[in-house]
Amino acid sequence: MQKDYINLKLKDPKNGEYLLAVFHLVPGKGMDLLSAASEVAAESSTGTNFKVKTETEFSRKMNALVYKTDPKQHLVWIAYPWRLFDRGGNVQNILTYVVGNVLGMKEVDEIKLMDIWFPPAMLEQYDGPSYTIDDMRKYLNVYDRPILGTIVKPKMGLTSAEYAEVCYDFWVGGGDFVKNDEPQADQDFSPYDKMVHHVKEAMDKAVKETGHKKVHSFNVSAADFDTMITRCELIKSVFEPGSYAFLIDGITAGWMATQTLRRHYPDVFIHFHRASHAAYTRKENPIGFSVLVLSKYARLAGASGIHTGTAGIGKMAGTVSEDITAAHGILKLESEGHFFTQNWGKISENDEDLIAMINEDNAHHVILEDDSWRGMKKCCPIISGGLNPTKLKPFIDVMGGVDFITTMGAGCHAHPDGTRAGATALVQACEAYLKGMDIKDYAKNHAELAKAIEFFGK
Ligand code: CAP
Ligand code: MG
Ligand code: MG
Repeated sequence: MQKDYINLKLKDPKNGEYLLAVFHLVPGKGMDLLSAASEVAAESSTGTNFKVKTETEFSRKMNALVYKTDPKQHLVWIAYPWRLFDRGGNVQNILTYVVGNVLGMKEVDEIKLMDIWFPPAMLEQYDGPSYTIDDMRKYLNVYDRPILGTIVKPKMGLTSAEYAEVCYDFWVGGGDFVKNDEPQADQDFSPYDKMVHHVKEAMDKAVKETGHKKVHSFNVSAADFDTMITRCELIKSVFEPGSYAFLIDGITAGWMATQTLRRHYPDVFIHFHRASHAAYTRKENPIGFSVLVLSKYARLAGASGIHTGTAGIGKMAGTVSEDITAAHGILKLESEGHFFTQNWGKISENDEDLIAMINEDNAHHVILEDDSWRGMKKCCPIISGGLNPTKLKPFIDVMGGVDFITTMGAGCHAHPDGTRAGATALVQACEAYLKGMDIKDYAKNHAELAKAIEFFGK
């Protein structure tokens, strides 16, 4: 038991000094919960497996502290002095502590970070999103409904020209948003620069024919940062602002890539794809972190949107409590987590003068156009994975809102009449929702939707 890392009488853990964390923790053989938790707090802050002679009065102030346990539910609460973390808003550094070595310690059989809470003073230090779904809505002139998207399929193997044709078909079918699939990069049969130029031609054609703006999310994940930036600069030189997003495989390419994009391109939608997240988040996996934790860190890092799952409605494992809690957790200024209510405002509750100023709306006269100082902007849920037009309303019903991007791959390109009809069927399913009509009734005079229901409903 590492006593220096326990304080069950910690006064006011929410005093602003600590990042708070709740772990589901099953102790290793022969250990009780509190001892195992103290080992985790030590290893994930200043300590190791023995008390060292080199400790100082100050270093002890940086100890993480176990401040609550619930042995019945195998839960422990740990407070991390956030001065522990690398200054300048580095998210990767926090994760290296709280879900770093501790995942491999013998003292635990199971350890999963279920929820985290950031104090307002800490939020000040982190970028948060810059270009958000609200900006994308303005560019697309799409409000009060989900942004309707697709992923080009087959996942890989099309030439750049064939790829662009699929984009064109989706956009003229009425879709708003196309993304590269998460492995799309610079393959010899679809060289990156040719893909970019062909997509531009397709977009120009589709915009002209439909009279609507379109967006393409390009995967800029690469072997190194220079190549990533080169790809970003190529896209930026070809496309008008607002018409492109940068997709990053945030888990495999890493948090530094995500934050580099956010800092270099504050006027671009940063699309966090979470391929391989299930190694940490899948509920059958007792070691890792929750979808909520992943999503909250993505917002802290400044992703404009992150995939948060279809709550089991699509093809991926997921639950309402996991995926919808995560989706709301990153959209709202104040949201209920699994254990914490997170306010993303950067104003501490006891800052009465500032709060009074806002309430009297004096602040707005001064900074009407940009009140990002007030709180961390929204990060939007990107809802994807085994969806098709028949699943749009079921998902909106569990989500309880339409403020998200949805991307349907097979759910569009497997349509019996192809991509264009698949896109139209998705648009029609959305129209039916907005009119409050059952899609089967709406399909009576919307052929593409009727075919989609017949095909995907099987
Ligand atoms: C979906 C997808 C996405 C997954 C990622 C795929 O294609 O393109 O990467 O949605 O999962 O490759 O499977 P389909 P999540 O629409 O054809 O299923 O969103 O849960 O991170
Ligand atoms: Mg994919
Ligand atoms: Mg003040």
